[in-house]
Amino acid sequence: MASAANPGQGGSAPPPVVQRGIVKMVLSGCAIIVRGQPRGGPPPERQINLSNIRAGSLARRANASQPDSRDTPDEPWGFPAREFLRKKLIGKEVCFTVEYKTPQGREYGMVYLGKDTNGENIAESLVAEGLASRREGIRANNPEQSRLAELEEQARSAKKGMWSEGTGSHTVRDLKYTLENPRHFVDSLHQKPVNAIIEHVRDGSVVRALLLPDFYLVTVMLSGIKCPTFKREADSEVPEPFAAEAKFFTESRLLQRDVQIVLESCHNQNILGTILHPNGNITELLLKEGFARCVDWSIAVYTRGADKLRAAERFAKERKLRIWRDYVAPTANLDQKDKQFVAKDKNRKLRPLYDIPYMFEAREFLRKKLIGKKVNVSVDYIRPASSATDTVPAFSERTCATVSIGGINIAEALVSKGLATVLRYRQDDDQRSAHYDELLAAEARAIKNGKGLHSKKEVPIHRVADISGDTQKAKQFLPFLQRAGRSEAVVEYVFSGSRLKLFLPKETCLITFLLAGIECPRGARNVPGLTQEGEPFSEEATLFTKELVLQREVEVEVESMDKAGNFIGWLHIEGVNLSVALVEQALSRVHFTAERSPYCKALLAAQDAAKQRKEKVWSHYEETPVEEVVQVLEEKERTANYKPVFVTEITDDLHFYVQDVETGAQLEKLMENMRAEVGAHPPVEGSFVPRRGDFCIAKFVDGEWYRARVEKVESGGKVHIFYIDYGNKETLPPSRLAPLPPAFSPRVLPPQATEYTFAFIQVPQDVSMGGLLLSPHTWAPTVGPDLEPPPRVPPVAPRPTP
Ligand SMILES: *[C@@H]1O[C@H](CO)[C@@H](O)[C@H](O)[C@H]1NC(C)=O
Ligand SMILES: *[C@@H]1O[C@H](CO)[C@@H](O)[C@H](O)[C@H]1NC(C)=O
Ligand SMILES: *[C@@H]1O[C@H](CO)[C@@H](O)[C@H](O)[C@H]1NC(C)=O
Ligand SMILES: CC(=O)N[C@H]1CO[C@H](CO)[C@@H](O)[C@@H]1O
Ligand SMILES: CC(=O)N[C@H]1CO[C@H](CO)[C@@H](O)[C@@H]1O
Repeated sequence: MASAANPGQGGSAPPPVVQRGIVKMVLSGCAIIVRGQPRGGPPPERQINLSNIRAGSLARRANASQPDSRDTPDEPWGFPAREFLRKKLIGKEVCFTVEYKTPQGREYGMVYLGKDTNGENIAESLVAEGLASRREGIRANNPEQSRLAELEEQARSAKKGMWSEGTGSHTVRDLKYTLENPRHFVDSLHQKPVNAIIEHVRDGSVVRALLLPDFYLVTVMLSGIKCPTFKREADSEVPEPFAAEAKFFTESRLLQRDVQIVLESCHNQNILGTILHPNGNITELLLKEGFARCVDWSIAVYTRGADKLRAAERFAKERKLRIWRDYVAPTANLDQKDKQFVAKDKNRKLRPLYDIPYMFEAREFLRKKLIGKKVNVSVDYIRPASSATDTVPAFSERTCATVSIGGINIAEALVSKGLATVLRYRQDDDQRSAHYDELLAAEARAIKNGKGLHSKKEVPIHRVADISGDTQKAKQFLPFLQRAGRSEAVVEYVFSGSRLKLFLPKETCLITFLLAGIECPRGARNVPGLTQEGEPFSEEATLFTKELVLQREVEVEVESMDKAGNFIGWLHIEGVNLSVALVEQALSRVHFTAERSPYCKALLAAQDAAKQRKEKVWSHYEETPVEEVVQVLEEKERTANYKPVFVTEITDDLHFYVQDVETGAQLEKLMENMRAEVGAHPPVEGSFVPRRGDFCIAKFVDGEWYRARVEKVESGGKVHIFYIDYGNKETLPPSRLAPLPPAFSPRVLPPQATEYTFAFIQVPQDVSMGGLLLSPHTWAPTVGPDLEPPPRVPPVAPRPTP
């Protein structure tokens, strides 16, 4: 307040002290609340009742703690008087004098608009408008009193306000304190902004608003945010940090202002909404100033772009404003983002799929949309592994990502169909989807439209007959499937290359299905007490089948069944016969039972081709005459391209390194220049810190520098190097190494030593065996036996030190 001086009290006091303030609130046509300027916190405030006048009082709610109290309505002309003052004064600077203070501490005074008492006298204006009547003053013979009497007489004769004809009942509001059906009320407005006056600010983000023109008095919570509040404890209210500041922030901008409100949703009797004011939007402002945080459950209904709210919150967090003063940004644990993957399925247990409500629908939605499709994956966060608790099983580490296809966020699509719900996080937990708010909005829509999980209809039930492993049932079912010819199926699980679990949607049953006509390598078995290794290529076969059919829609022809109740037959996917395909890939052999089948010819043809290629299961196949292979090799030898080379190094395992004679001159030139340069600028000892893979120069026993590459650095400091132009290796102290001048880098001239190994021979593993073993596996360029003599003097090849 402008002055702490005690205002005059009654009697013959000297001219009263003029004080100043800003009108915070108009209580009625004859009382206002004035506040000072804020200094590091909400300012002090004072209620002033206007001297010498009386205006109609406003409606009051019954006091719930007084059993016989009732709602009292407005007095006629009370509300117009309040509105007159509100429009004139709210947020404005006024000056006032306090003329009298009651024993209870209520102050009566004169209020003038502006900085001094020359401004508009508010009491006089009210009386002149017929919105207040004069009342016998505390002080008699006051010039002010006579002035008011004069104004009242004028208003009365002009029939203004309360002096007009009639009872003034039309100025009494039909106030509604409760909504019969808040949800219906909100929906009926279709998000159209409603005119309103903010009547009370409970905390920064909760207000009471008078909706116009129908006078509904409602509590509005700002959608998407929450400010610190005043917690009720015993009979006092304890403010959370910054609660008072946040409240003042909203109050000073919105209290008793004309606004528009978009009513977005409701929560019990409370309405969620967004307040529109020409000076800006309080929701965003509160966030940006660090007076509020985003709230997941209500941000979904914010119609004006949740991303703006998140951005505003981020702004405050980054600057550690107010409620974020101790905020520490979470450290990112992601080094790879935004990669493209091909969607693959995850094997799931079967029963929950059909038993958990909507799980099957959700899976089918994902399967149909995604399987085999290219998607965009953007990693949002990595959820660390957690150990099991009483209620939650242990989870391994999970990478959580947003998956989109053709611009559609799959999670959002699922949520909007009511096939998934959105996870709720602790407020300070930022490990969430980058599109979290869109997910929340999608969920709000799904709830509103009663989709999927949110529908009032009965949960769809999938009564699935699980015939797998049930011989009795399978027997009953077999004739039915045989007659059906081709049945549609979804591959639910792949046990091995030829053993699958299928869901038949028409028959709503689950069966185990074995591919007919083939013998697929048996997989490893891991039954307790019996560990049996898999046959070669069993895993490849399983992978092949998975890639091709898992979670795809296929057609099956059931021919028969085995003793264990597994059905045997043919499986087709997009014109491919899986049995034939496995044989074609050399991942299965034809079983003799295929002879009788319509696919026998195709199977045998595929098998013959695979045998010829000696692939996979046929890699040790011997029947083919040896001459054929030799012929192939000879052909290759005839096209071999002989080149003159120098052999510079032969290793213990009979590999050898050669230099190309053609580029020999270039290498000599390079070495000459390099040594000249190093001679002119001798390297400082210790200037080179060797790291594995680095190129460098190394001083050989002959005292000359050669190009080399670091292969290993021992903890003791010894460095293993490889002479890149000669092929030999050495272990040296770092003092014998120096940086490779860039002018001589491998980019200028590639390493000249090329490693070769002899075709068709293999050094015996065990030295005592002696001799050479034939091996068809090694095949490398060979060195011709009878070359022209080398056209130049061989370079001095450094030899390894002993
Ligand atoms: C002062 O004004 C308030 C608000 O109109 C009213 O409730 C109260 O009775 C007035 N005080 C006195 C002492 O007249
Ligand atoms: C309601 O009545 C109680 C007890 O009579 C009183 O303490 C309280 O201040 C009243 N509340 C209001 C809002 O007038
Ligand atoms: C992945 O994202 C890129 C770039 O936004 C887009 O061009 C492409 O179509 C997306 N691919 C899919 C499968 O959605
Ligand atoms: C919902 C709404 O009206 N948003 C507005 C909030 O205020 C900022 C500026 O203050 C506007 O840019 C937004 O459009
Ligand atoms: C490899 C392959 O798919 N072979 C045959 C499988 O069976 C169908 C008939 O359904 C033939 O058209 C395919 O050629």
